[in-house]
Amino acid sequence: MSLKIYINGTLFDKQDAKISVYDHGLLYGDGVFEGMRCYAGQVFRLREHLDRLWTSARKIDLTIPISTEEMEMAVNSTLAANDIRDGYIRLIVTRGEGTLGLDPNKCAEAQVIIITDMITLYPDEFYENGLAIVTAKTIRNHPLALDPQIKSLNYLNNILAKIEGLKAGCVEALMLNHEGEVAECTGVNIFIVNAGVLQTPPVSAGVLKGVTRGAVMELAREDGIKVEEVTLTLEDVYAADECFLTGSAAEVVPVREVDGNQIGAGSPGLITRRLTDLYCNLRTQ
Ligand code: PXG
Repeated sequence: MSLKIYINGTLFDKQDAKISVYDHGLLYGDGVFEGMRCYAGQVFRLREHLDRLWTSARKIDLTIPISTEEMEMAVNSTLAANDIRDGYIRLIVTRGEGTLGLDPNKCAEAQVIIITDMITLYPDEFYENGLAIVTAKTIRNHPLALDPQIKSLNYLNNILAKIEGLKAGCVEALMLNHEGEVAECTGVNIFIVNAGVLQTPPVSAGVLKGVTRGAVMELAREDGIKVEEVTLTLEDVYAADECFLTGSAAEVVPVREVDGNQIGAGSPGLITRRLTDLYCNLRTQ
């Protein structure tokens, strides 16, 4: 059975799911997206993802042509049509078909696309032994150039950093902001543990307010772990007792080495393991 893809209210077979080459999503990366997980038939924090999608859209002056309730129903019916209970969901809203000029007002109709699919997970080895990552030379977008809170279809900033990481033999790369402070990795947020305190850069450091980041912070607080959103330098990361990354697809993944510096006494550390277990319980609650 072919995978069914939702486009503007209709489910198409994957090979027939097409949009115009004049779509400004393709021509200019003019659109927004979300990546979400579903576990045992439930989309994890769907409302939070939808809120973020609407925030991204508002920030680029794009009107999503359906309501959040309709989007919620569309996501669930696309999952049902594909019989997916544990998988990955990509929500995309493009500016729609326009002209070869930039003017978004010439785009007729925003395109709402929902792809639900199985997810390719990182190998178990990454979770057991941790990742080695490097710092990219490419800095995170300056907030006044392209607000990192906009999950836009133009992910070149992150892709360039990812290429740097891959060339160094790493699957993730750490990105600093324009002030030289630690921001996040290419598609995941970063946490460190310093003397028992869980620390992560504040959203003002130019990071995406990750849904997984928020969930992990809540879990830590409920578990009595002190959580701080603070400015972090690379030296703070190198000197950390533990380090891990969070994202919808990756969940909680330990980091064992940053720029050749071993983190702590061996990964994953105790707090990383504890939060991994708590996250694992939460997602299927
Ligand atoms: N930072 C950035 C820049 C992201 O794009 C996250 C953090 C984590 O957010 P959530 O809400 O998922 O906890 C993201 C999310 C990929 C990929 O292939 C990553 C994301 C989206 C789509 C694909 O790595 N990122």
